[in-house]
Amino acid sequence: MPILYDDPISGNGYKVRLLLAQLDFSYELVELDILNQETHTPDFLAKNANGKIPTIELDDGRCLSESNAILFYFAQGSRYWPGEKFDQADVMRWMCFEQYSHEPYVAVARFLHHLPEAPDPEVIAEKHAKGYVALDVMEQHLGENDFFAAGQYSIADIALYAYTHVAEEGKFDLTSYSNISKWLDRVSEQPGFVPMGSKPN
Ligand SMILES: N[C@@H](CCC(=O)N[C@@H](CS)C(=O)NCC(=O)O)C(=O)O
Repeated sequence: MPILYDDPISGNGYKVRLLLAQLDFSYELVELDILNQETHTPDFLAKNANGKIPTIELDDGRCLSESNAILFYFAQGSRYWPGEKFDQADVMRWMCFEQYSHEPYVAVARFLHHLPEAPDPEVIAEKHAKGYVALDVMEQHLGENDFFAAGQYSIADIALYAYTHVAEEGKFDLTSYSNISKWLDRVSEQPGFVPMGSKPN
């Protein structure tokens, strides 16, 4: 059975847990404490030299890291990965957007607020400024589309849901983002949806 290395605080890890739950896929969960440097032991670095979760160890011993690559690996051939070439590229487009324009601001602001020491206000202001730009892009797109790509719920939605639904923990105010709020509800109504922090069956 594949082994998922993860920390329950991680939205990147939650993406993988959510997809595997929706696929009804069995896996073993090993929780590591990233704040305690548990992803920097020699054993873990042999699985992912970048020292980050989520990382999944497959039955044949190969390891795969990077949340969106793991989503792609498991989604192929399922309802969460569209069949048409443009649609597939559009899913990738939103997953790249998530990693470059969203996660470094929306997720990192949340992470900084989870640390024991108070975050630097200047750093938070920069994360908020850039994070709101990403949220504006999402809000506009969701004004005309129920989901991010291919006219259907896909791993693009999973990738973007993970940190958007907890953006308020990073002190983002989503009250004026009505399209995002409705989309968050649509995602949480998908079959097999599980909340953040849920464990495998
Ligand atoms: N781009 C990576 C980011 C992974 C990442 O930043 N993981 C964090 C937790 S969310 C981590 O393991 N941090 C521990 C560390 O860097 O020491 C992905 O999408 O999986």
